[in-house]
Amino acid sequence: MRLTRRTASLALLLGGLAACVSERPATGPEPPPGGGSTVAIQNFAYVPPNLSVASGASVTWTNQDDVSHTVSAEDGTTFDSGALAKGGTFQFTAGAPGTYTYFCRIHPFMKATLTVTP
Ligand SMILES: [Cu+2]
Repeated sequence: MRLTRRTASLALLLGGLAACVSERPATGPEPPPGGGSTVAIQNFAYVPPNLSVASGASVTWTNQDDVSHTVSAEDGTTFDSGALAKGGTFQFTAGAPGTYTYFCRIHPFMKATLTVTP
């Protein structure tokens, strides 16, 4: 009688092969020289969506999306960046106090406000 012997193989499970999708944290726009506030355009949104600055302060928008956006005051006159390609920036110096709603002419659902305080 012949005995065959099988060696059990041990399967080693390396647990937790969590595929860490390490997305780089979104880097905010560089602060403009001379100070001022910045607004990022990320994922079809203005960040922050509501910004308040004092009259005379500068605001710089930076488009971080792959598609073009605009920064266009709803009143049609206060500011309008025109199309900003990826990496494009637009600077505006706040003037008359008030709340200015602005939007993207290319994606009109993108809206935000800039409040200018005296
Ligand atoms: Cu847009």
